Amino acid sequence: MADPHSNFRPALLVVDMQEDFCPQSGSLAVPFGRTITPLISSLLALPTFTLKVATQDWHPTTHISFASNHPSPPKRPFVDSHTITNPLDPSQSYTTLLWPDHCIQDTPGAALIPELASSHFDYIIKKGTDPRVEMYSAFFDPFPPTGKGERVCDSGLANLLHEKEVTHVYVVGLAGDFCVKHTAYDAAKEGFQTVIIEEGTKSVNPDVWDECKKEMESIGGVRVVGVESEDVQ
Ligand code: VGL
Ligand code: ZN
Repeated sequence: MADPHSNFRPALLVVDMQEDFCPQSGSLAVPFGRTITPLISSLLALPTFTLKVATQDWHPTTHISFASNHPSPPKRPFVDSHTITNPLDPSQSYTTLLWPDHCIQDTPGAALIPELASSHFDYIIKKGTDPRVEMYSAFFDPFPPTGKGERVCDSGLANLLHEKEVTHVYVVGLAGDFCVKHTAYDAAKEGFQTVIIEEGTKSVNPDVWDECKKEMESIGGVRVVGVESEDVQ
């Protein structure tokens, strides 16, 4: 007999709840980043989710997104941008902000915060491991696949969610205006019904969140809902 619930197999994606993104000590602390922890813990305690996945930003010291790796002329983290060229196709490039050193592999700053430690999750996906590209999305680097379908980076998250026959992806975590947004975009592109639970995220720049929401809903096919909303499916 067909599983009557097979059209609703929701995954919870908890993005980058790591020490370096959390006040007070994180090198790239997102304002109020730690305050979303109780809500995320409540979501993790629900029986609702078919799959619970955490992601970790996981950079080598040589990562292209660190201002410290662009010394001459010196660049300011959070302020200066830089242009990243597609290693597979030099005709493609994009411009994004530079950051302080953060989430360096195997350092305390890269650890998941203890309130949401690894035992809560079925899988932990690491991203941002290739020093040559920025990777805000937990799925892929930002460049489109080549004609042969090759990508610079694929975390394996898309395959995992498809394999588990996930239908809906609920996204929470840090930061709303970077990794949560780009992860939600890619989830929607992969064909999942994608919802960001608004109280479950905080942004590096809270002033841009309303704009991000509009953009995600109009272009990205992503829904942003409050936790009290009855419209979460
Ligand atoms: C992030 C900036 C740099 C994020 C990661 O998790 O939103 N932001 N690396
Ligand atoms: Zn990063």
